[in-house]
Amino acid sequence: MLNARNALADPMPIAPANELRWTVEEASKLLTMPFNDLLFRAHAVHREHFNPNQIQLSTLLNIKSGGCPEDCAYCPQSARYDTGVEASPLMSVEQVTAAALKAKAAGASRFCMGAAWRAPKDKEVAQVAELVTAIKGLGMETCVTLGMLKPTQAETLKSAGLDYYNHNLDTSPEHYGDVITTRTYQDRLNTLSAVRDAGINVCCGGIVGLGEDVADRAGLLCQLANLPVPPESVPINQLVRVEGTPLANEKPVDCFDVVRTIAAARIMMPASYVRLSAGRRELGEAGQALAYFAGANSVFYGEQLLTTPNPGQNEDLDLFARLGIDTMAASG
Ligand code: SAM
Ligand code: DTB
Ligand code: SF4
Repeated sequence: MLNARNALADPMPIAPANELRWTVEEASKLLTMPFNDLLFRAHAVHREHFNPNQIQLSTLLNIKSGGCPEDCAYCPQSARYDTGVEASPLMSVEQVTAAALKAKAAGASRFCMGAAWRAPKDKEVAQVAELVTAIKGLGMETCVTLGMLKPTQAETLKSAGLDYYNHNLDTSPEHYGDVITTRTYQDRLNTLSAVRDAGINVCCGGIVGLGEDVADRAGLLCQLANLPVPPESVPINQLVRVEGTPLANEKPVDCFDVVRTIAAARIMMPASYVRLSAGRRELGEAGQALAYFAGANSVFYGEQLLTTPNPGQNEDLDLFARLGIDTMAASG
């Protein structure tokens, strides 16, 4: 039995094993209902589960840039596309610690380190584990995104103190093959279960603007919401169109469709942090304010994402002040 729910009244129960919490049809209905009805409903769910005036800030650092063998059609770091992004070696503990200290001083509570790998070698996981331990020592939460992970590698990272692992499903299973051919959807699900089994929080979301339709967006959200345990953190990225990638000339997404995706994610995963991720510059201040109303309660904070620009810290702090939004502090 599939259970549609009244999001205004009914907090999300944990579904029994093998029971889907959401169908693609239900998710499509959310994504296409009148905008004001959707936002009203999403905001009500948001208030039931979170302080609506508080936001979590994560700062990203690209600890190993470019030269990636994968063919993700959106990605400036794939070695297959001529995007001007240079391949660089893994950063040192000193370089990473200096960046994390800056991020903490600027108000970030979590430090997220990204590496342009298909899948790290054990030796590389050991090096990243040292980075994780160093950043934990600064009193910040840690997150890494390193590509596909084996269970033993996830355990190594957990022992080093890793709080979150980011690994996105990106789009629906149906649209996936049009975007990436060098790893499968199942590969991604396997990494997510290795991370979950190691006791690390899961950060998993996707991208809008990959040429998908509403059913694909609904399909992605259902995959996320129907995981055995929904991700603690759900990044919703708008495609950053980078010259040289196959998706450089993809049609831009309507800003209201970004907000709709955030709202549906909030309703379908009421207890998760929903992160308004790449694409905030394109959304503008009013679009971002709508997304926060719709239930986004986390952002990437800092003037650069991995290789592309993000709003400046002062711009963000100014907008939060104008909206009466407080930021979550680092723990130590
Ligand atoms: N190489 C690792 C992997 O793919 O798992 C980690 C880094 S990868 C850059 C992390 C995520 O960033 C991707 O899964 C994708 O969702 C997002 N991303 C990459 N390029 C993007 C772009 N141009 N626009 C929006 N999101 C993007
Ligand atoms: C996520 O979902 N978005 C971030 C992070 N996880 C690693 C990456 C966005 C990358 C945008 C393109 C770039 O800056 O290279
Ligand atoms: Fe490589 Fe990750 Fe970029 Fe795909 S998204 S090309 S795996 S860095």
